[in-house]
Amino acid sequence: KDNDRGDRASRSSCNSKATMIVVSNRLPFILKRDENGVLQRKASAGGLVTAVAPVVIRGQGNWVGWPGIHLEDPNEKIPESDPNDKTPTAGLRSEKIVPIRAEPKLFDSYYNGCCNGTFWPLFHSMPDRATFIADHWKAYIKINEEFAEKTVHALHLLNKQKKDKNGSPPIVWVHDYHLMLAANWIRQRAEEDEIKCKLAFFLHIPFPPWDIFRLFPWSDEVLQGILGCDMVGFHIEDYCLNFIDCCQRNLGCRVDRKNLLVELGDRTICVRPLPIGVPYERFVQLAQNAKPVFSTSQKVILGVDRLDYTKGLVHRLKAFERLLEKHPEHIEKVVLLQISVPSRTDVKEYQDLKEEMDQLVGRINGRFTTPNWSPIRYIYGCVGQDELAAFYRDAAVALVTPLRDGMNLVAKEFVACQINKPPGVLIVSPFAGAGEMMHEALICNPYELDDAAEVIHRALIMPEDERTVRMNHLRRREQLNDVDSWMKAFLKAMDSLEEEADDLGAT
Ligand code: ADQ
Repeated sequence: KDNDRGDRASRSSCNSKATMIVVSNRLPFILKRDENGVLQRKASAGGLVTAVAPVVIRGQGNWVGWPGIHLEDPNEKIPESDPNDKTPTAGLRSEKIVPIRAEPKLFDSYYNGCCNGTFWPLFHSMPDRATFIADHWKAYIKINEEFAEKTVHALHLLNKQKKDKNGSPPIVWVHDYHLMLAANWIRQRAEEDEIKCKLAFFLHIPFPPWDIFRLFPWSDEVLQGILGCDMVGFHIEDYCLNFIDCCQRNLGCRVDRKNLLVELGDRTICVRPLPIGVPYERFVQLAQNAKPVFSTSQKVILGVDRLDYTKGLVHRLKAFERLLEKHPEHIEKVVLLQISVPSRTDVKEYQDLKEEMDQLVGRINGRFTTPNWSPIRYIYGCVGQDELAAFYRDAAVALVTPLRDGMNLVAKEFVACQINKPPGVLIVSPFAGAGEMMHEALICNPYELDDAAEVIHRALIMPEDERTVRMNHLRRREQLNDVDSWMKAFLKAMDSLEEEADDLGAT
């Protein structure tokens, strides 16, 4: 089944000339001012950007997003990329960038309030952490309107420039939980202005079950916003089915669970599992070239995450502590290296989590440290891609144990970098999208500390041949289903929309 997706993607007639407008909360680079106040682009090396940007550039499309800085002067131009910039977004000309210029207070209510204060915890099935505040929701509506307006403007420009009026219409691809209302407005305005386009939405985080989703007071509006699209993508089928369930129960839509279709009015919306991958070959190359980083004979258990409560970091440290209690033979033999990149640092919950982690690391180290050894090494910061690849390559075990996670790219990056023989072991939580498909990893429920400790123990003592067999399977799957194959699968799904829509009519 896994191979099937990879093969289908590479055989696909994937319309790589498609004109695409990507709409995402952030632009694919950050704008910063230098010491003279001149705007500069800071490139992003993320896998998604690497796969999507070339398609946007090839089709001379646009990217709509917030530039990471408040631009006061409405006429201030986005700079071109640095001539030495070799990243995939370098070819994205400034005239093709559509920046969102929002008033900072309003943007804060939208971003920190509604996106990160409400949707992030709720969609990760942690409703107790979610706040439901009408003003935040109003800000969310306003900012989504702004994104929609800018996108429609870009569509108008593309329409004017288009030489072949009968060619395939541009694809508008809206990303993630920040922009769940935009698509519907884009559709309505495009229809009024008689501009053709195909609309898609992709959610990078889980879509929760109905019983959680309906806690959101304006849940109908969210569904209607997403259903403005022709195609809605999620990482895995479970999220597709949750979404379909919500459409049926909230809005009374006719649905087809087998073919993953939803009917709203006279339109049929395709829902598709599109599991994202990583730039596999790039990570292999990085791993081949990176210098060794560990000067220790101890086995390294590695954790790499944004410092976020969904990633299960507190549970992970406690499970490691339990391992040292239950299996003291690992004392002085293993080290837990946890790398946590600072995230959403102006939000109180994230500041509290940092505090809790600092204390826990201190307590566990205080309890077990010997004159020659400390059990936990904790890096609070971002590490470069070369160093990261070396960590992944040389670790004996990777602990990817989120409490809930849309997919989780760290699990896949680790696997790509496992070029050493014999390889290491991946431990993954069943509550991450990655846990659904990386069958040869050891599965560990992060909530059950005793079991988690046992799984880590098992990984540490796993025979070489078992490690090799498991890792070979994992690597082959990730190589086939890398981020380019995801991009192709998306374009293929957009290509075949019409056929799929006919299916519901026939059932
Ligand atoms: P995230 O929640 O950000 O993404 P994840 O998929 O793990 O989570 O991606 C994190 C990325 O940041 C990885 O590429 C990793 O290499 C990098 N990273 C993490 N810590 C780092 C550090 N300390 N230094 C340097 N780099 C670090 C959201 C969803 C996920 C989904 C992705 C993609 O929450 O579930 O997999 O989008 O759709």
